Amino acid sequence: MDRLTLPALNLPERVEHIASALLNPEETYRLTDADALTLMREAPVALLGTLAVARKRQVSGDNVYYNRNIHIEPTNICVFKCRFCSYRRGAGEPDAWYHDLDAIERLAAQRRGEPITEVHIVGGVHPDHDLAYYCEMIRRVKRQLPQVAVKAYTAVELHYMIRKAGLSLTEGLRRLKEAGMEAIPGGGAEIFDPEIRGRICPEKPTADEWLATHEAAHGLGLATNCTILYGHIETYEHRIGHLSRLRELQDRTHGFDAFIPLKYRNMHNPMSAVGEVSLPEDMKMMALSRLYLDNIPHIKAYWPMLGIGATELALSFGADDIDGTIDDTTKIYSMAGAEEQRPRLTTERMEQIVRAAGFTPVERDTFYRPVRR
Ligand code: V47
Ligand code: SF4
Repeated sequence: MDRLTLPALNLPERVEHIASALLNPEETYRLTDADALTLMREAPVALLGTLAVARKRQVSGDNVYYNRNIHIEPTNICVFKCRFCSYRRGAGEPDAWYHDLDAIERLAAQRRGEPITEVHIVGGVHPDHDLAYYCEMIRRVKRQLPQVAVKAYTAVELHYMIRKAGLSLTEGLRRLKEAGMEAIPGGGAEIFDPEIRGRICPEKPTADEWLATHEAAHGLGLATNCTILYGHIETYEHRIGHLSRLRELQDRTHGFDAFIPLKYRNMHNPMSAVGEVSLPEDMKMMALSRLYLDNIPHIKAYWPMLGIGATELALSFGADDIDGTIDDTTKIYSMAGAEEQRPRLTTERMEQIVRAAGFTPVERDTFYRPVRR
């Protein structure tokens, strides 16, 4: 059979031009914002998958990463009222929960002896706590599980607790690092465009504040992730503008390890009427993330949010990480209607998912170092 060439695919001219630049083995082509928009509007989904996997292979070869982790969600009581959030409650509402420091330490103690390498701590922005409380929470988790890396608090929680303490971002983060925080999750970024941000999460720190928090963390050598919340009232232009700001910061700091495109799930929140985007749209977003963010090494398909089938498919659209075993310790997505109501996967099942997509599973730690057992 003749070799398949791009002209044989009969693509729109601009798409063919961008695809051949991306596939050129002589140089790494950086997508412009206009290229990204053309690909999202005009490229066949399957072509985006092919391009994204080719790029993924340059970065992480055959490897697809997973880790053994649990989440601790200290509370769903939150001072903010993001309109997409199915999880937050006001203090005193019937299904609000709150674990005090002793309870959190007990949750960690229950995991002693298990082979987990990471504890991910994220929750609502509680009105009553201060920086010292959050430092103490990390110390207590580390006391019970000294071998794990604590990846804790979104930039939204961090910004709130550090400003409340009257400290600079760098000084506040330095205190948390001293307490044992080693990495920061990517949440709270949502959509950077001020108009859309103002409509879906008006009280949250601004895009500049979110980015400044991560920049300060990178300055202290903390590993951080970044996210987008897509598939609600934003346009492709808003998504690309968001990615552009992340790519620009990463060019300066090289501090982001992974990007996680978070699909808006619409159950039980004030934005439910917006609906959810389709599976092909999720895959386009995954591929765009891989292709546009050429300076962020890992693109994560977060299975509790996408579901297991879509996570396997995402590996054919440029993802190289499927996150962790979780062990039924997060409620953010199940409360928003995700299929996985008791999110938990064994490492065997994670490895099966990766092999079924044609890749090699690699257990990693928080810093993407392979874990050898
Ligand atoms: O910031 C809340 C999102 C985020 C909904 O860094 C929703 O490894 C969709 O940051 N539909 C928090 N998304 C979760 C998060 C995260 C998750 C997994 C891995 C990592 C990492 C970070 O959850 C929030 C918000 O963007 N979220 N409600 C919803 N209805
Ligand atoms: Fe609070 Fe986070 Fe929910 Fe916003 S997304 S209301 S900050 S818990």
